[in-house]
Amino acid sequence: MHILRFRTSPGASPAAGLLVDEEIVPLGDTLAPLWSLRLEELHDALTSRATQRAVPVDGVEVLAPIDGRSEVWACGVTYETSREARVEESEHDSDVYRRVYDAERPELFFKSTAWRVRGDRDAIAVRSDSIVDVPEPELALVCNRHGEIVGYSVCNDVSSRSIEGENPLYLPQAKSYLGSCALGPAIRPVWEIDDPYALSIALSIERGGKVVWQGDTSTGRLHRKLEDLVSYLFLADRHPDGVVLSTGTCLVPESPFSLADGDLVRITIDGVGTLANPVTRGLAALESASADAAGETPWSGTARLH
Ligand code: DO4
Ligand code: MG
Repeated sequence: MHILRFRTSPGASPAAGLLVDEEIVPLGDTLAPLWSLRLEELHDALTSRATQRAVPVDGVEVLAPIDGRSEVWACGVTYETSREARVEESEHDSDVYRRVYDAERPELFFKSTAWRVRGDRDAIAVRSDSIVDVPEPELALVCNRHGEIVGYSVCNDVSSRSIEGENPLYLPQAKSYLGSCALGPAIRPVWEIDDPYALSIALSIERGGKVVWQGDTSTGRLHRKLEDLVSYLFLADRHPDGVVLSTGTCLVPESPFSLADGDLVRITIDGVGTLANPVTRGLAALESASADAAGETPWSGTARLH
């Protein structure tokens, strides 16, 4: 089963739903009420849900699985690969990455408000004032308001390596801008994933129909515990409608590889889903792009959820 946001036609209001087999059971207007339940209550509510009023998934528009006051936060330097890539790209400040990798306190940073998050097949963007840009394929933790991990999703933490590399204090500009965060296609409840430390993550970047970069890894290489990362997020803050925490990347295309306008980025996390997004360059291009730029057929069925 997957929790998702969808709409049945372009003008219709978004709704929350539970996808089981090929049908969506409506769960109300927004996801937020689900994240006020404790994990056990959510499990009972979803597993006993009646299936009347279910709609077929084929043909619906699947939206980014986040709404209301939820935010996306992200972790940095949680894999050795990420540490090494940042040590290499930073001009003068490589020590901060080594120190944060070993420190007790993890690096957490604000990534996106809900309204800025792009869903599956939506265009993402690189900044027009950036030279080197990469996708960052990451396991995303969906947390309820009580700080419990209730689900998993796929996040693309699109980043400017050149802006962050110039000075780590430019991190918010390298990481948070319109088109820099994609999430989805949906949320897999925690109780359906046996071991979150044994999930394969695959990234491919296509250009003109050919794969120009690909790699895969596993969450087994994560240097931190998921619950520890989440605990820091709730230590001095409230997330009344829940929060999404992206857990960091283990795949970084080697410099000087950079995303280009028209690329298609595809991230698959085993059992969680496949998130695919076309790349645009600059704000104006992002705003005029439509989901059809992916060159893919309309969202169809459950094929992208495994
Ligand atoms: O330290 C900067 C951010 C690192 C990051 O986003 C990652 O490791 O995934
Ligand atoms: Mg990242």
